[in-house]
Amino acid sequence: MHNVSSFFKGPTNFVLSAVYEKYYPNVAFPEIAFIGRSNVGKSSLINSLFNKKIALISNTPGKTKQVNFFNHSDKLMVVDLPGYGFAKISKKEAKNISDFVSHYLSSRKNLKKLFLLIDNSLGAKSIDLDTLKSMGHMREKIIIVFTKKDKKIKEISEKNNLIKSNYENYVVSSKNNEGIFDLQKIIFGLL
Ligand SMILES: Nc1nc2c(ncn2[C@@H]2O[C@H](COP(=O)(O)OP(=O)(O)O)[C@@H](O)[C@H]2O)c(=O)[nH]1
Ligand SMILES: [Mg+2]
Repeated sequence: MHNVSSFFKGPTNFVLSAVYEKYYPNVAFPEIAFIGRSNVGKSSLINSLFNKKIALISNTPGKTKQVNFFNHSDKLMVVDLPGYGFAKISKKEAKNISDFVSHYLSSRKNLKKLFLLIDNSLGAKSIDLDTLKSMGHMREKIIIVFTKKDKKIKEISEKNNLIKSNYENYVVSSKNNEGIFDLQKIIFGLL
């Protein structure tokens, strides 16, 4: 599996941030996207997978509410999507974000997999299930990633079982890298 590790050590460059489809990069590479509630560990996971601080840009104000595109080694597009369940934004803004994210998800032809992150220590929330429900049309593209496996479980959610029995899922830690290689193998397999 030497190929997998060396692939992820390759360069990952920020391409652009955009809200509307007409501004999205027009490339044919396979694309993967990441989504989840804010603070779920999305930036940390992207950084662990790609061995570098590529997600820093996605944490800069303004960019967190756009679709951020990265080009990995001219072979893979990596997309950091705005989170959901923000506490600090208006209903109107939340609706606007969810509308363009839905549009991205349903229109992007080269999108191969959507990684939806759930904090393992807090368990799945209603908003995670609602989001998954709204993505019924693309269910086979969805991979659930339970994050922060190293942390003690604080809240046991019955919703976890529902998710685990219906979706391909992994439990990982960006802190000690547990499970990261499994995800890298899946991503490598999309090329
Ligand atoms: N213990 C632990 N903390 C994590 C892990 N991943 C992320 N965090 C922490 O969770 C917080 C949010 O992480 P971040 O990656 O910025 O989340 P994002 O808002 O989804 O991009 C930060 O304090 C991280 O250090 C993990 O695997 N284990
Ligand atoms: Mg982030």
